[in-house]
Amino acid sequence: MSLIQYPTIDQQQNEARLAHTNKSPRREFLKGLSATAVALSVNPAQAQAQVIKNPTNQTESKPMTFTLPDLPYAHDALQPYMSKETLEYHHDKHHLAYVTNGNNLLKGTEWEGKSLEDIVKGSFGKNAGLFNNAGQHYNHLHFWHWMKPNGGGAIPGKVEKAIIDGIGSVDKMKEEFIQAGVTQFGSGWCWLAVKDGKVIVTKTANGESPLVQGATPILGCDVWEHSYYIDYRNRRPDYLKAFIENLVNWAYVEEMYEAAIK
Ligand code: MN3
Repeated sequence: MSLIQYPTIDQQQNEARLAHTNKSPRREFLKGLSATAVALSVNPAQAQAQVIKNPTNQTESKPMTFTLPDLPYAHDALQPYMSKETLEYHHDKHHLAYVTNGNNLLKGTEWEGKSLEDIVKGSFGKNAGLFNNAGQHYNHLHFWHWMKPNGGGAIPGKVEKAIIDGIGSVDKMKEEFIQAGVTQFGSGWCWLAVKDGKVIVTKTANGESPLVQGATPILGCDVWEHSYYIDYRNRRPDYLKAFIENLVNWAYVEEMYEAAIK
């Protein structure tokens, strides 16, 4: 699995511009859209179907900056640790709302055309509405990849060593990660991040992430109630334990760790 690529508005507008200058704008637009869709792990057939459903404005509409990717697994693939119903609400409704609101709030701001990470870092403390939605879009894009069916288990050697160097032991990391999630008052996230070359445990409120703490996230768990209440009710510690022991996709954590220390 490769890291998520975020096309900038410039890249997307270039694709749209190419489509406009071609003799067959419809076909080229669809081709451009498919390329964007693939880059964002969206099913291209589904992306085309969306355009065909709305044929009147296909050459007028600009591709949006934020798009909702498909889950990298079926909605029921994480059961019994995370239910189909939770993923239907969390991915299909909550994440979609961040995408829709983020696109609306981005329009006309100085961050149009910037990468998602630059939008998140740049809007922090300056444009709360945009930051909240862009931040949550960033967090959720990775969250779906930080989990997998039959997750948990052995941690890749290089990441395990970095965890031991930074935190002391794998058991201590798990304990601190769960504790960070349990003690995050209200909505937020708990994290493993790389700061100054070291792996640390941290937590953030609402849509914030280690990106706005001068660090790079390599693993995050959503502790908003929408993430666990259907399956665990008020038992947030049980949700966090299931996440770290049975859901984490350590191969994706390894990829993010490799990118973070470059
Ligand atoms: Mn969420």
